[in-house]
Amino acid sequence: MSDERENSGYHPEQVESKWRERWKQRGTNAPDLDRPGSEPFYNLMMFPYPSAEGLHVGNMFAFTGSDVFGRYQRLRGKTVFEPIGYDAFGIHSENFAIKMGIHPGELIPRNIANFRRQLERVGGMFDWRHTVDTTDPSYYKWTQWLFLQLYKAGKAYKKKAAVNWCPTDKTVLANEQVEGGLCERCKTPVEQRVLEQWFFKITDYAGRLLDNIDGLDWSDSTRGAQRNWIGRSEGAEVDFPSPAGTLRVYTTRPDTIFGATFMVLAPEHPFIDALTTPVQRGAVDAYRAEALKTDLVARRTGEKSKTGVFTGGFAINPATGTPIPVWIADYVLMEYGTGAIMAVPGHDERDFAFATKFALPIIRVIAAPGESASTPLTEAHHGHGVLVNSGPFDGVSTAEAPRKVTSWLKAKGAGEGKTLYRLHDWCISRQRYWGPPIPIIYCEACGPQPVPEQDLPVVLPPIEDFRPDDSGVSPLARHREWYHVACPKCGKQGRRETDVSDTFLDSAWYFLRYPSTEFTDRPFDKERTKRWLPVATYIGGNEHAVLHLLYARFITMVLKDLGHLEFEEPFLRFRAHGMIVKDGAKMSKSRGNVVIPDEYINKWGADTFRTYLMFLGPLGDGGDFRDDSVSGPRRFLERMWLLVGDAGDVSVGPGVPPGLLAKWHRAKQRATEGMESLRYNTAIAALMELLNAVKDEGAHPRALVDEMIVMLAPFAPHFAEECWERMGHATSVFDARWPAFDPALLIESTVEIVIQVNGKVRSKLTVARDADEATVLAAALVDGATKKFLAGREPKKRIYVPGRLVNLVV
Ligand code: ANZ
Ligand code: ZN
Repeated sequence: MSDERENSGYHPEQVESKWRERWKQRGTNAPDLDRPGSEPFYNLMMFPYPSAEGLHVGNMFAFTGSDVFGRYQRLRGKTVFEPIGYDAFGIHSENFAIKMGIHPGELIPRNIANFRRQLERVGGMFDWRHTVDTTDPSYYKWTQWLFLQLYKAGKAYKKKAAVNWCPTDKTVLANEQVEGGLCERCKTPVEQRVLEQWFFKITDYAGRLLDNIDGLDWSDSTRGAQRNWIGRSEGAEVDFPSPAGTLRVYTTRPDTIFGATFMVLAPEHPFIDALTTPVQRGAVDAYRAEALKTDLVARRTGEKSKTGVFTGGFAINPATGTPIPVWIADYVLMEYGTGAIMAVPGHDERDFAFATKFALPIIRVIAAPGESASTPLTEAHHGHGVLVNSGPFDGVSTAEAPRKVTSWLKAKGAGEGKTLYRLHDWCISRQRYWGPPIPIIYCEACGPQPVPEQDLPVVLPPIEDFRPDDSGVSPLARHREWYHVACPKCGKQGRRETDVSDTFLDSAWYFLRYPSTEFTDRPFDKERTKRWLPVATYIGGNEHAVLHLLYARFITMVLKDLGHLEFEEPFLRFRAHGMIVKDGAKMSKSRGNVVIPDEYINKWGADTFRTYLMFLGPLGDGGDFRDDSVSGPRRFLERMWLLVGDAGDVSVGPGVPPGLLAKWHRAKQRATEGMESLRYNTAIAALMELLNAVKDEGAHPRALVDEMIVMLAPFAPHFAEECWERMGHATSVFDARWPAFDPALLIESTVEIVIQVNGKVRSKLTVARDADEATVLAAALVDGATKKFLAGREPKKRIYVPGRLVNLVV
């Protein structure tokens, strides 16, 4: 440790424990949520999943980044509500419990206790009266209530669906949980299974979810990710008559219909049996069996080489009237559009590859300038141009053709315009143990019945063997007493739904619960919600750009439509934070480079650690953690500590040195801009420079020191409180106000001029910034040091570089 540190008398452990205690006593971080006249600011950060390892440095970075913003808003006079909680249900926790051989009901509370301890040490402005734990029955009672609201509104339904199945985790995975054909968690190749699943009709909201994005103040990367995920596609549905019935396809290019030389159905398409000829039957059946084994995600990426089989059947192209062969291939997906396509090999790459491989005809129907109907195609051509080989549409430009062809088809009764979305309904059931049971009861006589709301929560029963098995049925089915239950309608024996809901449902509404945690008879209080929501600023990771953030928007929209909320967008402002790497590399246990925050906090104190993390770079960029650079911010705090001691002794003189005044105001300006734009690193740098300027000038005006403490407070809250107290203030530094800067003082009124004699620097002179040449030269000639070097000689040449230097040549 440096001498400087020992000498300064700053002992973070003492300061930090003192202020943690003080904050609790004074209720510093527990604002009155109902106080009239205050300006509420709901500062939200993504709540953690409490792992056994505890908070990692990435969590710390994210929480601190959000906490700094909350503290800043508070210094701006807002009443800031900053809650935190635990997203503790789900497969993550459950898998870990399985690995450890400890029941999650025992393991998770332990992890939560550890998280709480760590979160308190970090120094966040958390309002501990308003925390949520998604595994607590008092919380998931309302998660189940939410399910019932969607169910009663017809937005929750059950259907058999081909789903991604992880044979290792023995669970269904959402598409988003499959990466490159592998389970995101355990990296096992994913299979397809057909199971009965619960879905939420998020697709009903696709258009609204998409349109609203334009009005959101969110990071562009996040908005882009949501737009892509929802994926609006404008096109048409077109009917192709076939012996099995009318084959309907979806196309974004109805204008290419004259070039549709064959059709392709998804291997799951219901017409296949009827279309398949006896000769082709064997090949078709074998292909379908094989396709079922490939996971849906691999099929969707479309990079693999094209495979497929001819059914032997034909359908009529409604534009040309010609019969075209019908094939099946796994690059056509059953869940998108109609599960059938018209293949236009001349203008679609996938179709081109397929036609080339299976020697199917390729016709050009678009010609770019310089091309004609007979220019050969060596690859799919998807540029603009005019239609060719297209009967009545020859010569029509591709700009107008889709619309014209669609109305022509419509007039013939062969199709209509159609908007599609990539988005799928949200599969919310999980055949697992560690989640809120879905509140449905099945009765032989009455069918599925919702659990009456007054019977909520349906408590997750403690069962010894919570492990999933290969049956695809939740372990809850093994708990007989729980499983058998009276039908709420007829009273005869029924059975409970044994699936639990997806963790993403828990986190899709937690921000609604936070302000209302004390109300046990409602999920969120009307008045509280009206006052505190929507969330003012949400900061979190971009890995949740499409899932969590989309689900939360959807749930909010549904609740608005059902009359429970008055707004439909939950997060007015969202900012994605970056990631922390260690010495340039991603942190991972296998590399052994995971930074455990506790060690650093023990060594340096939470305030130094926070300041260091925020100094790494703009919050949106993340940063590179290097052990050797933590000492810089620590030294800064030490020097600040000493400055406070000095300021205590010095009574304020009338004159702040003019040079310092401008630096002071400029620092305030930069710090303010840095806070607003989440470029905290520049705010900290401004304070460091100001400290240097104060030292250079040897002047420590009290007002300046006070303001520096306030500006440092969001980063080093315990430290700032202590300094504030040492400056003689009796209240919390967080009751102070963020200092204003005076734009008129930003420009320094004086400049320093270097004086050279025969090209050598001999003296310095401070003059008014707007002083003219004659004044500066006159001042130079009477300057004591300069006179000495002139030694009575009259300069032959006098050179003046405005604002910079004077050179006197003798
Ligand atoms: C004919 C055509 C010609 C097409 C052309 C494209 C280019 P997006 O934009 O993603 O919506 N398609 C339709 N349903 C499909 C399914 N279930 N599985 C795989 N592909 C499917 O893509 C829509 C286009 O993807 C549709 O337009 C269709 O091919 C194909 F020059 O029809 B197109
Ligand atoms: Zn019944």
